[in-house]
Amino acid sequence: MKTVKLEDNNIKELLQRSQIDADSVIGIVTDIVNDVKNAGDEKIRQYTEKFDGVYLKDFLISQEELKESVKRIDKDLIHSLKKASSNIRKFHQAQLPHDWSMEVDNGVTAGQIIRPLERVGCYIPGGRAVYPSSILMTVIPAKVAGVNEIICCTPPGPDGKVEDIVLATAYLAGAHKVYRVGGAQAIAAMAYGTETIPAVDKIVGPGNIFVTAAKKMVYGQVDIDFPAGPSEVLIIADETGNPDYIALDLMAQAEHDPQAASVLVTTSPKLAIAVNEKITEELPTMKRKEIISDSLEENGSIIVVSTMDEAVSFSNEYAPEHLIIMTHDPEERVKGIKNAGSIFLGDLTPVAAGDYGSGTNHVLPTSFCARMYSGLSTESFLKKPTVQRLSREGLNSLKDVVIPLAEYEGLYAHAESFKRRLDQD
Ligand code: HSO
Ligand code: ZN
Repeated sequence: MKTVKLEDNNIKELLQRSQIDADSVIGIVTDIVNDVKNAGDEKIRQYTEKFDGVYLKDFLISQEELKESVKRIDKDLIHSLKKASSNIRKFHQAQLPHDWSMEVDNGVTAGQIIRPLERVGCYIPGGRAVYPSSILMTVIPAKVAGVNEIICCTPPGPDGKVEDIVLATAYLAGAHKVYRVGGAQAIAAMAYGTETIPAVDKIVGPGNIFVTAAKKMVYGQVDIDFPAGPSEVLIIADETGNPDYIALDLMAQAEHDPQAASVLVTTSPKLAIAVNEKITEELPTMKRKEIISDSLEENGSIIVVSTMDEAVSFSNEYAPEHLIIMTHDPEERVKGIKNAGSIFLGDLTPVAAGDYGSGTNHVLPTSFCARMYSGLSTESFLKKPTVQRLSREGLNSLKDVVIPLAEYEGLYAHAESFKRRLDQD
């Protein structure tokens, strides 16, 4: 893994993520989205045959089938899924905001109320990235928010089937419906609705480049979470960092994808050497050593800085999806952090804890998006209408605000709607 000292002339290159170019598929995705929008189910059948290699008449998987699939999953795995679900539920319940109201001015009461989205769609990728944990991370927060109908779309295999683990996890998480439809055609169906797939208010969940391009395209028709990119971790460590743990956290992120980015930023040149040695030693024993090695070679780096402030400032510019702080004072350091999807403190807190079991969400912003997005949360599935009521006193409090401003803007009916009420005093 390359080790470099942070300089003015290499910072730009070190901040760079591997670019997946969603623009390269925009032409085909536009066709798919428009076709499904205009011709519904029949186009889905055609695209499913073309991309997944199977012609399906029906897409909906019945609740019975979902329930049955649970019986075919290993008991220990069900236990792990249930425990993970319970922690994810607990954490996301704590994220539920509350209604509130206040007296803004004399006689002017204003506040907000919390309401769930009516219907949401969770995309579940197939193939290499079938992660049951991601099903929990998308469905459970929607459930906790009180969404009335949660549907899932996932691509079928060439035999037309969806893996039992996907169906079982969706069932345990509380999804209402699962459809055997994947790719851009699934996103279009959930955005515009077809004869069998209902239009949703928001689409969430990771997906490949076609799914991401389609989500960007339908944004506005529906809400989306954020564009998904390859996974990332940035570790800030001082001389107390444990090289063994750091090497494993870097490799854990790298095993997701050759495009995944794993970065260590440290004030200790000694630690940099030790981590590199550990990786060289352990890599050959890793099950996914090819992916890890490609990822670390292409998109990994160990960066040596002079001060902790420099490390924190680099991390803020990088805006990592996952940030681990392995210093002697992680709670102190976190105070300087501005941009990160999810933060892991101390040497006993691997990213894997948040990926699976601590309850926090693992659908997180990548590729600089942590500058402006938070990860998926209960709030992602809620709206907050504002509510207000004025008394006679309230009308009086606001008359010298509303009437002059409305008249200045040339909106005399606005002004009049206020005056009329005052006149009735
Ligand atoms: N680290 C991934 C999520 C994941 N890890 C799923 C394991 N399974 C992106 O945040
Ligand atoms: Zn992971």
